[in-house]
Amino acid sequence: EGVQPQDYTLIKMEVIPPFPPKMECLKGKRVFLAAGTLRPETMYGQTNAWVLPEGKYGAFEINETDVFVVTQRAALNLAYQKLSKDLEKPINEVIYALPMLSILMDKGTGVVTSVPTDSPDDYMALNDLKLKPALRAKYGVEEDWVKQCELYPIINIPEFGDKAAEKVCIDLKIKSQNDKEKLAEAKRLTYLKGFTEGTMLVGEFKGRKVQEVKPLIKNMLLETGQAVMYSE
Ligand code: A2H
Repeated sequence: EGVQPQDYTLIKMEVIPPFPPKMECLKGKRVFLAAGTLRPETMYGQTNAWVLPEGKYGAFEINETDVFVVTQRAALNLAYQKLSKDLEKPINEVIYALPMLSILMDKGTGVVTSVPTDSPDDYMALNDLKLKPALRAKYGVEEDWVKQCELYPIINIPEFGDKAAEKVCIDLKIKSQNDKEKLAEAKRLTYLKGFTEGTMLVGEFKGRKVQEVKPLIKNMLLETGQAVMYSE
């Protein structure tokens, strides 16, 4: 654990019934995957969510009607944190939860939102699923679920264009989501520049600097009930 607390924005993604057998007891509740992100301003480009296939997640009641699917560790942390005023409007696009093999179960909620235009990890994990039928078969992922995850440009970075993660992954010749060293370099290259030099291409703050609008977008997600804060 770091010394500085890490403040995550938890993006609420409602699970659409019918629920799998293990979750049948939750019928009638609103169930959300809650993904921890440091980049709430990238939510316009979300294509899917990520979970660890072998990871142990729980479903935790956060109030009378709502249930969060997260790690037990995050649920315990959340229990000690006052959840901000609740939450009427979930994000309503339909997306799939897909397997990502590099998820850490002791960071955030263990659920990650996927923005393949701006996150090298997300881009490579999606690329692996697109290119590798055996990987899809292993985790029961249908090709259609992956095909519908089209890259949707949301931020321009002068040096890297409108799909920074894709460009950097190609430039560095990254082979897969397991290419840890090169991915660390790709993240280093894109993360800071996205924040300091990025401009929004979409949404209500189109044309403005990422740095300026990040807190505004975060507040909007909180006020509309699409997100809650979480720190660890
Ligand atoms: B970020 P830090 Cl567009 N395991 O969100 C692995 N990765 C996790 C995780 C976990 N349990 N929980 C969160 N994360 C990811 C967006 C994003 C992120 C973009 C670009 C960069 C980026 C969309 N994915 O992070 O080690 C989440 O991905 C680059 C650092 O706590 C979260 O923000 O700094 C980020 O890692 C938190 O990483």
